[in-house]
Amino acid sequence: MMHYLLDLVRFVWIILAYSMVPSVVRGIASTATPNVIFAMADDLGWGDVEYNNGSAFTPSLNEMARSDNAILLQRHYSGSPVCSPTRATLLTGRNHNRYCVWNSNNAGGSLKDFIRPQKMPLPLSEITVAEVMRNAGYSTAFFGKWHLGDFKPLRRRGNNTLSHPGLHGFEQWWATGRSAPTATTNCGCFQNSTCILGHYTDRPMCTNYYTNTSDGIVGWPQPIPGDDSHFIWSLAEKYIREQVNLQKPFFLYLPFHSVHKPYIATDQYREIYLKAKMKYTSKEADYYGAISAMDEALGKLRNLLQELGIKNNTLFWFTSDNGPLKPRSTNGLRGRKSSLYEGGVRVPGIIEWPDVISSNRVSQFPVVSSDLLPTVQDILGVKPSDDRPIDGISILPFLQGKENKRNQPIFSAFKLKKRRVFQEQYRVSITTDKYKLMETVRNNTVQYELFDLEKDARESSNLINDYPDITSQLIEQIEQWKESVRQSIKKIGCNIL
Ligand SMILES: [Ca+2]
Repeated sequence: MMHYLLDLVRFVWIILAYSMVPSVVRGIASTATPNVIFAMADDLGWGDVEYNNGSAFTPSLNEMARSDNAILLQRHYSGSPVCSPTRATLLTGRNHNRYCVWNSNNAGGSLKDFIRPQKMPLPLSEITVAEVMRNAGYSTAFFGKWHLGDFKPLRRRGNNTLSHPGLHGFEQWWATGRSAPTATTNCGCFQNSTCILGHYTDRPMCTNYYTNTSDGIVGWPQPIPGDDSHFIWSLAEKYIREQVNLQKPFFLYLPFHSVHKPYIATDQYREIYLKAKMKYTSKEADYYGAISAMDEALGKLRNLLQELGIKNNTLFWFTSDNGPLKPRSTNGLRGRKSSLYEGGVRVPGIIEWPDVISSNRVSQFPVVSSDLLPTVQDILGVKPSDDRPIDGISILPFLQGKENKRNQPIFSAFKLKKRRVFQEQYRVSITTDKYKLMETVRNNTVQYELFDLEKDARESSNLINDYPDITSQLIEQIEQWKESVRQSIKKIGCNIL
């Protein structure tokens, strides 16, 4: 009798649990439950890509940008001006300062690279877009640069800095903790392996790659040959084919290592530039070659979606995690990586989704990487959590052509010298459809700059004296947002270490 009762309880529980999954998500992908691929370059400048008059040959991105089913986002912003914080914002929909990811961290490195207190992992209490999708019945996978925490306990920090893709909703994953050479990678970890060194290493670089297996989390056992982007593509191809066979909608996050230093390309891609009419140096051939290798991987990905008949119901989002380093191109925008001026945060962006986008658009609608999570929730009909502020918005109405103004500001905050924002030296920006106000706090002084981004994308004229009312309105909004971020920080406590 007891057994019967237990079985009955179990049966009722299974039925209840199953009924809680939105019914639309059962089975194969559809317009209401599209596959989602978020592919991201590393340090790729707004002006590096060919379609923005850049010096890299990017035929696949050109084709995607001009596709009848794509929107070219000419005001796509990264969630921050550097790596880890942007990666955190796109996963959580929340500004990175709310949960103390102040800056890029050193996770995934050797023991000497243990995380310092100002280099925080993504807290496990954050809800990620991968968790949202997995809970809605999706398969989830991650292949590439993680940069949000450690894969293994570290001697000095124990489990405190563990924060790998498997702990944030990704069922299958292969990941590096931080930057890696963009070709013939991790060869320095193995004896008698052949390395190409490129321009930024004087010895073979050993990069730690980890993956989850049925035996737990293991280091990748051999060097990765050829261009790193192609290896990531090969993992993606295998995964997508498997999901299509299983008839399961999937979420795939592909953060490429290209084109963060140390950038290196194989001869196949270097030669494109060394033989080009326009003169490229050997170093440039590596930089742009690494971009072209990634571009080809993206092209293969688009072709695969076509081949498998899932292109229409796949939302394919491409962007970069921050602006470029010197001397790479922002195409005249002010500032670079680490800066809140446009050159640090305005990045290439394209979204393709044939089921929803029926004609090509080149858009000035401001989109930010933290929009991914709210957009996915909107598509799936998942209610946002009401226990935490979300900074991104759903851009589904914009993708559907129903909205052409954002009407919601984008906030960003980044430290200047000290270890975190709201301590001594930092910047905060608010960006609207038309204006951007920047607050710079330095040596107990506060300065404001107001730019009209519609007329002055290069941020050359400070308009605070011309528009005092708009300035004070935006300052008030910044103050309210800062207070909201302070409350979030207080709630989290930031005492992980
Ligand atoms: Ca980066």
